[in-house]
Amino acid sequence: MGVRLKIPKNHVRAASLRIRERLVEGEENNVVTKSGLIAHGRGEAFDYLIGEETIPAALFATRAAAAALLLASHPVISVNGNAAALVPGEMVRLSEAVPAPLEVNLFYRSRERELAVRDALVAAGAKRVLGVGRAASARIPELFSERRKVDPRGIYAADVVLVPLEDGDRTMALKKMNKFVITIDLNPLSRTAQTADITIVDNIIRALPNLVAAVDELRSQERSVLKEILESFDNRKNLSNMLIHIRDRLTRLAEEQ
Ligand code: PTJ
Repeated sequence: MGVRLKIPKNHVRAASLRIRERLVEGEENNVVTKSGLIAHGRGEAFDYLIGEETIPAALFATRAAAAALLLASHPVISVNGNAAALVPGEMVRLSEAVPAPLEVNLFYRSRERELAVRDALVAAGAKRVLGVGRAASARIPELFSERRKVDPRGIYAADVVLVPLEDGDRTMALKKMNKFVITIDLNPLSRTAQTADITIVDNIIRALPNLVAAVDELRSQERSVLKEILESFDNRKNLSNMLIHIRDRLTRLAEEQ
């Protein structure tokens, strides 16, 4: 067990340090893989550039994602180690709100980790978790990482898949299987962000509660209204707006120096 940090309440970066501690604890409990800690650091850097807040383009993508999940005939929520450590309760709430099953899907898959991720979701209230052990018996074609292992009742059969903090290869493989892919990724330039149908460029910590709220708000809407929301969304244009936001913010900060 590593040295644990006691975070002073008035520390300027207390919230960010608390999130890091959650991931470190997750790593000690096998939920998070070591590479997950590195991935978080990359995410933090982009969050700095964005301004550590949810900007309108991210909210726009969140609403489109909620509409896509509600319109789907078989939506599935893919859960990796970082997501299970950071937002287990919100994952369960989203799964109930849509409704859509939760499926464990790991890049660094081991028996211990799949059980640890499942247990984190169950501790947060999940009643059913797909993709654990022999249940992950189907394969995503042309994919060679452990992420190819999927549940025939879950991701394999899904029409819409939410894959937060995803790797580029699997997003492309899911697209080749004609799945509609929604991702949450702080890096608007990652292959996943660029390949997905809807990219929410926001911290998963902020994005998941927003997504649950959007699903709750839109659930009572007619399908035609949901279709309109989805059709008015253009991922390329939205990613471009994210980059323009970062560019303008950096210009402003540079001028203030
Ligand atoms: O739990 P496993 O075994 O499935 O492994 C999970 C990781 C995250 C290690 C694996 O999927 C991986 O290697 O992912 P990548 O390729 O590093 O991509 C992760 C993406 O998520 C990067 O583009 C990061 O910028 C982004 N990211 C990191 N933390 C956050 C984030 N996006 C949103 N919110 C975050 N908190």
